[in-house]
Amino acid sequence: MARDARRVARQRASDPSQRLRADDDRHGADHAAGGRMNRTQVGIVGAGPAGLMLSHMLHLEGIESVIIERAGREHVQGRLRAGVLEHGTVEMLREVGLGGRIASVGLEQHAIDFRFGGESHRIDFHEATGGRSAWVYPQHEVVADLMAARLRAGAEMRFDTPVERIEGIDTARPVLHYAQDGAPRELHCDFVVGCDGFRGISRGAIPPSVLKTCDRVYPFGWLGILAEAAPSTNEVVWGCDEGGFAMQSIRSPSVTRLYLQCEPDENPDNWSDDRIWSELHQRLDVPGMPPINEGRITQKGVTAMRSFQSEPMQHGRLFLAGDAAHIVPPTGAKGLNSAMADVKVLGRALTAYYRRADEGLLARYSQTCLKRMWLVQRFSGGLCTMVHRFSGDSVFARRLKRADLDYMTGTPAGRLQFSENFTGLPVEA
Ligand code: RFL
Repeated sequence: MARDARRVARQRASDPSQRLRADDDRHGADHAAGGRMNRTQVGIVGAGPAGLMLSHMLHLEGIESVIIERAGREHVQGRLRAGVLEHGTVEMLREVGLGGRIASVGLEQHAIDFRFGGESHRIDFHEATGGRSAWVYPQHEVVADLMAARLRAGAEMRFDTPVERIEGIDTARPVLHYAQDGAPRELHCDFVVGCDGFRGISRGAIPPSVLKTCDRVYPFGWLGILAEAAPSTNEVVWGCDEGGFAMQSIRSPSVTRLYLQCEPDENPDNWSDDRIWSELHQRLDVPGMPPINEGRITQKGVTAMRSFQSEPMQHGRLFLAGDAAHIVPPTGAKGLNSAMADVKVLGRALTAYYRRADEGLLARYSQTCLKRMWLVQRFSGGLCTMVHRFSGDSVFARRLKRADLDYMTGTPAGRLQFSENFTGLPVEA
């Protein structure tokens, strides 16, 4: 590993303007593969936010990567998921030149309005943290910005192409195996990064004797809807009602994203529009605040909730980032943000390797990410437990949850702890 890096560092030193290439013979290989590279420095599995961001960061450092994605480009760009970005994620997007659209269409958030006991309890995280914000900027917009940047740079991205197998992660030349137009193909890499989400194949390439996983499955899900209705306030609202959790988030001045706690295997067809609006009013409206606005429901779906962590997040020359390594319940809005935090650590580590032949950051990647990630798991899992109603909750358990909510919203220490975690813990350099 060190020998490769020193050679590349020497190449760069002799001609810093030249884009880094791992081997001269790669050009020969390009032709052999019919004009498509079959060798690269960093092979990335998955074109979700983690894979696209890593590829973009590496490109800015002159490091070559190829993304291989199972789904088609339109499908990847059309997926509606996360909506809230941490302060640090927005800074990171700005640092890599992608802050423009967030500034024009993103909605800066300074507070969350928790509603319980018939009252509104606002936590102003901007004030509590001395100026940090969160941003409502949907994941599909982040993906659109990254995709556009990658296409502008002429990035090598292969869509509709599932990676079937990863080999040689214990060697200096791991290989991605995939099929294209029915023909088997190989991509030889210096490093492989699994950004292929929770159901991808990368995690399984780590030997079972090394990989430890643990998880927690929650006994409820979220029924999520998109409605053509103006948000009732310009802040995210969380309803922690005795009947179950609900949330109002913002997509645009005329579109609202709303969630309702439901059974984990709930059939969305069991929820008529009338039932949805009635439960949302019950769980979110409080006296003195404008009631939620109703509108045409354009999308309806159920999401199950789980916490999951794999340890380690690397083995040999394979690194896992984002949902491939961890899942959090959506309550804390940490999934996309944690993927970005991993990629920030990995992008710096790969840059140190190619620029300075420094392997230290790469060797510590898993350790660095896990230290932060377990704090994120603690916050996301703890908050999820606090704000939801569990069917078996005793009266005592319900009273404790209410006391947790009172402490979090009603004391400076509680507000600060929530605010630091919600706007994002620092990512270790
Ligand atoms: P992704 O986005 O799942 O992308 C993985 C990509 O890998 C591809 N893939 C493969 N490609 C090639 N070969 C294979 N064998 C492959 N197997 C899979 C897939 O097609 C896909 O394109 O993972 P990534 O990049 O790690 O990003 C993670 C985020 O998408 C995820 O954490 C968030 O969406 C989670 N999440 C939220 N996160 C937040 O930070 N804030 C939020 O407010 C928030 N809300 C949410 C959420 C997730 C939700 N759902 C649907 C799970 C709300 C919901 C409802």
